[in-house]
Amino acid sequence: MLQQKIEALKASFQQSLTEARLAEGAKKAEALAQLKSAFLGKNGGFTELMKSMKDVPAAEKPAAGKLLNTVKQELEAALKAEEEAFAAAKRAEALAKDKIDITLPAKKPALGSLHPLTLVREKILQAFLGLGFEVYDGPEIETEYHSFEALNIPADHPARDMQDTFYMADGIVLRPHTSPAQIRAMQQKGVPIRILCPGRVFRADDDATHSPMFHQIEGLAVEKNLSLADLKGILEVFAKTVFTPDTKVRFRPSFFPFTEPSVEVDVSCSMCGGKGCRLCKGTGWIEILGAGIVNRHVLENCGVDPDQYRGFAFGLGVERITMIKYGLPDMRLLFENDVRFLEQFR
Ligand code: FA5
Repeated sequence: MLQQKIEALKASFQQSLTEARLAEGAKKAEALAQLKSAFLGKNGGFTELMKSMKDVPAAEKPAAGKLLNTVKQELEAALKAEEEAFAAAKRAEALAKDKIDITLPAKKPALGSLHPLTLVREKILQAFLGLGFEVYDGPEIETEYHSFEALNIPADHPARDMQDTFYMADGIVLRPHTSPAQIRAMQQKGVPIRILCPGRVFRADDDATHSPMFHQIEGLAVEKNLSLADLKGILEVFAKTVFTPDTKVRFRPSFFPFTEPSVEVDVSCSMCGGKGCRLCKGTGWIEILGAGIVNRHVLENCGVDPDQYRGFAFGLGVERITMIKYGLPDMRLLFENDVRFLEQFR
């Protein structure tokens, strides 16, 4: 009687196993779990048969018990084999999906690059360092005296309006140009002197070609007999290094309180070569900096005898030169730091 029940359970198990084998993926996992609980679990068919052992006559108990155990082990082994085959198939499938195609091009690591303002500043410094200039650093928070008075701009002089300055405390400003470095350098180092002062400057300006913070590079050379011709020669070397080797330089008369005479310096347009285009507004020339022969009063303010020494000074805007060099339409591109823009300078 029990024997028949065992055989029937075995047959039913095998049929369910065959069905489970045909299922796929999550359905197969579910079918195998159900099979396990229905036949071998706590309330499964086998447990029921075990319970019914108590009704088997004592003489038959050993044989029946043995059969029950043998079949149970058989079914457990069959189920385990099926579970393992299923797990192996799942692993193989995952590995096949994850396969690395070593023939694909490798991902390039994202490399940084120097900011265009840094590139241009370095290029400018390089041009002048080759001519015997050394770098001198001045403070960004400056006295009104160094920013104006010592540079021959008295408190009520209209030239102060040229630079709309940020006033901090009494007598203290954010420097509106790098020219105060001329004063500090001459007072500290004396003459003869050849210095360049690169750095940040600040003005109450804000539009597509004017920024409240920008960078200038100041140049100063004071020796026994320097003239405008020396200034022109040096600026030509600079312009050819920073723009193209055929760049020309011209002077136009101008005014700065700290230089006399003063000039605005133009370079021939690097985009059209001087023929006239959008960049140079049809003139063939682009203004790049202010310069001149150091005013006698400035030398006197630094304890230098203007009858013995003469020098020239110039001040350029790094953003402006960068815009001209790369044909940029808006200065703000240089401060927004959009990676798509910066990447183009790699
Ligand atoms: C000066 O600042 C003088 N100190 C330059 C100088 C030095 C003349 C030594 C003579 C001797 P200016 O205000 O023109 O000059 O400014 C110089 C350059 O700074 C300009 O040509 C321009 O390129 C740049 N610049 C001026 N204002 C701004 C601004 N708001 N944003 C960006 N660049 C500016």
